[in-house]
Amino acid sequence: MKTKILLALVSVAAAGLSYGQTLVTQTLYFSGVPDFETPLVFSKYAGNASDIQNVSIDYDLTISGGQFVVDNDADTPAEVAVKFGARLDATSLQVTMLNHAFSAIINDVEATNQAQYLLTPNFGDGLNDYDPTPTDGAVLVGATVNEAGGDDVHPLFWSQYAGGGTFTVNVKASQIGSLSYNSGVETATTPVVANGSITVSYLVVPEVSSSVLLGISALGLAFRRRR
Ligand SMILES: [Ca+2]
Ligand SMILES: [Ca+2]
Ligand SMILES: [Ca+2]
Repeated sequence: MKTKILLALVSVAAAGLSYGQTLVTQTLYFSGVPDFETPLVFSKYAGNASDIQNVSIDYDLTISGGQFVVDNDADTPAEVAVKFGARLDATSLQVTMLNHAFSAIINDVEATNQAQYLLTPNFGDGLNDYDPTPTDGAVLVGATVNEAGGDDVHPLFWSQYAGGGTFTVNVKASQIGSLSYNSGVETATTPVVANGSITVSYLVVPEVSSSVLLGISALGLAFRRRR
C-alpha cells in the first residue's frame, strides 16, 4: 500500500502536476497554401468549470518552399529588403482566446524568410521577365521556418471552455510578401506552404477528487468537534 502511494506521487511529480491534477490536451492540425481558412473543432472540458485550474493555448506554424524573385530594371542601383512567408491568426466565436493581459493569444503570428540585396542597375534583361540572374537580380528560396508559442487564457473566460460540447477555432493563414523598396524593381512570388497546429490544454482537478478532499476535510472538522 505504501509503495503504491509513493509510485502515484512520483508519476504525478514527473508530469509536473500537483496531486489530483490532470492535464487534458488536444492538438488539431492545418495545412495548405495560403490564403486559406480552416475551422478546427475542439472539445470543451466535459466537467464543471470549477474543476479548471488553467486553460492554455499553444500554436505552431511552419512554412516551407516558395521563392521571391527581385529584378532591378532601373538605371540606378537598388537596395532591397525582401520578406515572404505566412501569417497565422486564430479566433473563435464560442470562446474568448485572450491572455492575462487581455491580448489575443494567436494574433499575426509570422513565419518568414528575409534577405537584403544590393542590386546593380539593369543588366541583360527587360521589363516583365522577372529575371533573377545576378547582379541586377536575386532569388530568395524559401527555407523551412517555424514559429511556435502560446499563453494561458485569462481565468475570467475559463467557464466558456467547460460543460461539454465543442467550440470552433477559425484558423486563417495568409501569404506575406513584401519589398522595402520597389521603384523599378520587378518581383515574382511563388507562395509558401503553411503547416501547423493549435493545442488547447485544460489543467483540471476532476470533481471526484475535489469531493473526496471535501469529504476528508469534513471528517477532520467532525473529529475536531468531538475532541
Ligand atoms: Ca533587370
Ligand atoms: Ca539581369
Ligand atoms: Ca526585368
